[in-house]
Amino acid sequence: MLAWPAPLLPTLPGTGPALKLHDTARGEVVATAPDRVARMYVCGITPYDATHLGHAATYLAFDLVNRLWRDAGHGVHYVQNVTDIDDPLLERAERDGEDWVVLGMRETALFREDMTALRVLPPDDYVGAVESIPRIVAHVETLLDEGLAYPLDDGTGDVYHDIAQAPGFGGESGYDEATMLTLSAERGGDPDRPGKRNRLDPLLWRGQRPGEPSWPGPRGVAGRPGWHVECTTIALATIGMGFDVQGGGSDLVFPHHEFSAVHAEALTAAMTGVKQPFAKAYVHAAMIGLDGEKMSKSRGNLVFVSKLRGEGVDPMAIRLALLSGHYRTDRAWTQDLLDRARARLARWRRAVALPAGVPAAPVLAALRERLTDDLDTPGAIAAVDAWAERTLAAGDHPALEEGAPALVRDAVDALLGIALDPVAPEPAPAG
Ligand code: 5CA
Ligand code: ZN
Repeated sequence: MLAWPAPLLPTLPGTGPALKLHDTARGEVVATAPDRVARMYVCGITPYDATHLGHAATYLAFDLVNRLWRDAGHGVHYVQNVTDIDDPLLERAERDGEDWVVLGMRETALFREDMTALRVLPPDDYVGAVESIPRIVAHVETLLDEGLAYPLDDGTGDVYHDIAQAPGFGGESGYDEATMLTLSAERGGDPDRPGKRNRLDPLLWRGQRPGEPSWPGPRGVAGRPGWHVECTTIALATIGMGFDVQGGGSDLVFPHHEFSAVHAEALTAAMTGVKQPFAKAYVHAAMIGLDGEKMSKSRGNLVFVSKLRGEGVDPMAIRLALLSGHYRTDRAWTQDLLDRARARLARWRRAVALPAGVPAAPVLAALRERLTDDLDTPGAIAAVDAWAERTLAAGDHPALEEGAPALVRDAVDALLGIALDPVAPEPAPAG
C-alpha cells in the first residue's frame, strides 16, 4: 500500500544518545541497541472509522522513537500494517449498507491525511492484511504441517494455534491465566468456544461463513485470516525476527502482541530449527480517554483528528497537546489541554521568530536527554518552555546569541516533530 509523504527532517549538530524505552516483557526501561538500521513494527489501524486522538497519540509516541533513533545516527526500517479485513470492518459496512473494501479504502485515505497533517514520519512498508493473505496461508499451512495448529472438527474450517506447544507463551504480557482469559474474551478471542484444545488458543484461519468475503486458504479451505497471524506475517516479510521494537497501544499487550510473537516464534523454530524472539522490546502507549473512559470505537466517545482539522485547529497544537503528557500515562483529552497547547505553540513561535535568543545548545542537549529517557515529553517541553520564556523576556540584551532561535526551531522540529514556522492565523470558527 502507499504510505504518506514524509515531512522534512532538519539536520541537527552532533548526535543524540542511545534511546531507552520501557519494555513490557521485561517490565523495565531498557536501552535499545539497534544495528545500523533499527527495525520497528507498529500495529496500524482497522479502517472502519476515522482516526481518533487515541490512535494519533500512539502513532506520535512511535514517531518519536523513529526520530530519536535517526538523531542517534541510525537508519530506521519502520513497518505498519492496515487491518483491512476484520469483523468490525464487515459489521460497519453491513450496518451502513456499504462495500467493506470502499469503507476501508476511504478510512485509510483519511488516516494518511491525518498522519501527514500531524507530521508523522511515514512507514517504509505500509502493508495491508488482504495483500498478505497468500503469505499468511503459507504460514498457517506450516503450523498445521508441524502439528502446532489444528482444525476444529465442527465443519467450520477454523484453524487454531495449539498454545500448549508454544514454550514462550506468556513471556510478552507476563499475565496470569485468569487475566488472559478475561482479556481474551474482551478483545476478540473466544475462550468459551467448544472443541478448542486450550481455551486461550488463538484463531489462525476462519473458514468462510455465508455472505463473508473469502480467499483460498490452508488445505484448500476458503476463508479469511485470524488477526494476530496477520501482524506476524507482515513483520516477518518485511523486517524479520529479532527486530528492535514491537509497538502499539496498551490494549494490544494481550492477546494481540502475545500471540503475534508466539506465532512467529513457533514458525521460525519450525522452519529453521532456531529459537529466537520475535521482538527485542514490546513497547506500549497508554490509553487516551474522554470524560473518564477510554476513547474507543465501540464506546463511541471519539474525538477525530479530521474533525478538529476541519474546524481549523492547527495540527501542531493537536500534536503538542498529545505530547504534553507522558506516553505511558493514561490521560484524558480535554478542551483545556488543547487551549494550553495553542498558547504554548504561540509562545514558542514568537520566541523562534526572534533573530537572537538565550543560548540554544543546552536546549538541544536537554531535549535529547529527556526524550531518550523513555520519551519524557513533559520534561522536553519544559526545557523549551524555559528557553522561550527567557528569550522573550530578554529584550535585546547584548549577551543574546544570534541563531539560537533557529537552532531551537530545528531541534523542536526534528525531535518533537513540531514545525514552528510562522503560520497563517487560525480562521475564526464558522457560525
Ligand atoms: N488494527 C489493530 C492492530 S493490528 C488495531 O488495534 N487497530 S485500532 O484501529 O483499533 O487501533 C490502532 C492503534 O491505536 C493500535 O495501536 C491501538 O492500540 C491504538 N489505540 C486504540 N485506541 C486507543 C486509545 N484510546 N488511546 C491510545 N491508543 C489507542
Ligand atoms: Zn497488529
